[in-house]
Amino acid sequence: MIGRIATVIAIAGLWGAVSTNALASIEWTLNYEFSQAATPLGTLKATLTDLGSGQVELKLESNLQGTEFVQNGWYFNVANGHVGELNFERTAYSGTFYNDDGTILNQATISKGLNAFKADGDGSYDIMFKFDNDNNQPNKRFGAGDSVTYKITSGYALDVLDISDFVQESEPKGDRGIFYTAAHVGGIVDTGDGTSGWIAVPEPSTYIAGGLLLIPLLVQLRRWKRSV
Ligand SMILES: [Ca+2]
Ligand SMILES: [Ca+2]
Ligand SMILES: [Ca+2]
Repeated sequence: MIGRIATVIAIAGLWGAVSTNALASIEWTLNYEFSQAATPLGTLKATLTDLGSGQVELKLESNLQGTEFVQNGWYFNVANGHVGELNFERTAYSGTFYNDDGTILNQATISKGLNAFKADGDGSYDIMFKFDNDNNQPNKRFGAGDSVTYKITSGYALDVLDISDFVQESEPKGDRGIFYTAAHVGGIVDTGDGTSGWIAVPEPSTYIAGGLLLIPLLVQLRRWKRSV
């Protein structure tokens, strides 16, 4: 019993330390095609960094190749209370791309809604980043060499926003797995322009700066918390 109490205290301490640690980050590489299309030659990378004091940085990075681009959006999840309360401020970018109607340079159109955005054949997500996908304007697309970074804050009063709030599974729909993030890629090089598919992270590869594999533990702890 004492051992169990000690464990709970240790876990509580760990939880507190990690959820307030300003140095934590998570890196997700999307390279797993789950909609039965051709696998893109390139990949996408999302990096979440905890800036502390309820501020989270999200960097969206395209390592796609050739004609490949983010076509119908890049999706994320967040803890329910934060969904409608998030604010996004662009802090950096590279390359050239436009928002979804092709009118604003080097920006994404960002939409929020509880489980409002459905990936093809799979789950529903809470946040959608959408870029221009005009077939006649390839230079406007979010493709090879493009990146954009946002500072995210939340108006939700009952919880401090941190990166663990984004380690949320998509709402199940269909049978092709549950993911933390997914994106629709068009112009897949393998079969030429015009072919598209959905990619996600095969096994969520997460880490805390400093090399500790804590996020899977945090997810497990949340499950335990919920089941208590
Ligand atoms: Ca571009
Ligand atoms: Ca959700
Ligand atoms: Ca939180």
